[in-house]
Amino acid sequence: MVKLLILGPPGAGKGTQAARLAGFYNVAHVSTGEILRSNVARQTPLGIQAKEYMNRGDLVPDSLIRNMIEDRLAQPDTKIGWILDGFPRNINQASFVDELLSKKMVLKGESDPGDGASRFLAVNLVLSDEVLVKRLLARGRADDNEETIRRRLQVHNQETEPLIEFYRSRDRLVSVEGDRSVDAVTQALKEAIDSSYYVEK
Ligand code: B4P
Repeated sequence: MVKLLILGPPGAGKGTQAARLAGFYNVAHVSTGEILRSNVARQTPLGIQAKEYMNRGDLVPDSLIRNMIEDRLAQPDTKIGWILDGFPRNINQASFVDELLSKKMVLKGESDPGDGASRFLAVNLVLSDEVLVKRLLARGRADDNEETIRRRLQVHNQETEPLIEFYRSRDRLVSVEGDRSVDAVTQALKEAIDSSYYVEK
């Protein structure tokens, strides 16, 4: 059963790769960015609060993300495995992943294999800022203007980069070069996933 966290800077291709891998492994694709954008479009209370942060290139507050992801992971399609795309994005959110997974295991009556969480793998897509800025300007989403992109990169370096060490120190991290064709990145990700101890076979 595949359980995967996809890390990487804005524009790294997390959404692109998560959609492909979710199709291939037949698991749920959970994108916090997509859920937020859908809430913004529907002008829900969450969307109204999240919009200003997203437009600035800041992370949406953890308290909002926490409820949102808990609700999403409680849906039945996630029972067969999941790919979390764009979550966690800081250490606080990473602790929440552990908390959620331990809670699910307790509910299912399973014992914990050791370090506070069931098997899952974190993959990190690696790209230079130059390539990222070029890709995002070409995509042209509402939050893809030069000023917001610079802010998102800065937020990524300050808040999300520490997750690389967090998962590396737990031996759960695989880094994959993201500056190559979409197919080549997918292939490299599949190889990393299929050979990992942290993916239940
Ligand atoms: P996200 O929706 O997660 O988006 P992203 O990081 O900008 O993009 P992604 O890496 O998914 O790139 P994509 O595949 O689209 O976040 C948006 C905002 O939501 C955040 O800034 C934040 O405000 C908020 N948010 C989301 N999650 C949050 C959380 N957990 N906590 C707090 N706030 C949160 O690819 C980018 C482009 O490159 C596309 O045009 C694609 O076609 C192209 N591309 C992809 N792979 C390519 C390749 N190999 N070669 C060439 N082009 C490629």
